[in-house]
Amino acid sequence: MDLARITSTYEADGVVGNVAVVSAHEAATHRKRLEAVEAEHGSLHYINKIHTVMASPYELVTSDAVLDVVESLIGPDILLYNSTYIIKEPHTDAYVAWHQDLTYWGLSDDNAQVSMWLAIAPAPVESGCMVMVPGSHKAGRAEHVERPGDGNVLLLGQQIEDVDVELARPCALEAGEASFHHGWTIHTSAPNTTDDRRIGLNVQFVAPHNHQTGEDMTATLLRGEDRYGHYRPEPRPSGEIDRDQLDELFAADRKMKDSFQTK
Ligand SMILES: O=C(O)CCC(=O)C(=O)O
Repeated sequence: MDLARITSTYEADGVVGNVAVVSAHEAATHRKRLEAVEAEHGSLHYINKIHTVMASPYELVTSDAVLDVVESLIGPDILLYNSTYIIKEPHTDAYVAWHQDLTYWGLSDDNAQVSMWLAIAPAPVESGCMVMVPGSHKAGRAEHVERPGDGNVLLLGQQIEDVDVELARPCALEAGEASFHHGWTIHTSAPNTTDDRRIGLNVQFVAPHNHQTGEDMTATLLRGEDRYGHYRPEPRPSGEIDRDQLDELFAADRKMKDSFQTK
């Protein structure tokens, strides 16, 4: 798909799918690298800022194939704000309720951000691929309610209850393909009913002027310039895996999740 078609689809629908960013063979190699780290350290599901400690996700998000798309969507100055694996194991009940990513971010410019979901393993409909409501980004924020406690992967169980599901479209991906979605695009994902793991690398890019007021934020400049300084720079992986930094990420992740559970 060429960049003009990617941007026009994204503007109209708030999502563009099936963008080939690496070959299926390269995706399989990245899967092996991830699974080697998991074999040693345990689950990496939903560990934020994984690009600061592991070479494989860092290489994926810094490729020209990815950054050319991001540049066409948010402009030439690009910060990498977050990356996290979202993994659904075979035949598990985990699902993600209808939501919009921007709801709890409070950014200064809602349009100067984009999320990428890159399939490290095939993500067919049966694996619980993301399902999007095209065009929903144009209406801005929808009302969310919090219903914690069941298989919803979102920490507070937040969800939108009033969704026109007739309009929704699955965003199935081959390994090596990515989708890009706007933070107001309403989406969900169902449990994985297949025998394989569903492994996505979920990534948020922002333009440097876009920030959360009063928050101490870090990010990595990937292209262009940061003329604003809202984000402190962050470490890059020193090798295939930086074990000390990974321990720190695990600790930060536990602290963040505990703080949500006590709310
Ligand atoms: O991986 C999933 O199933 C959902 C991911 C998601 O909601 C997101 O990328 O915003």
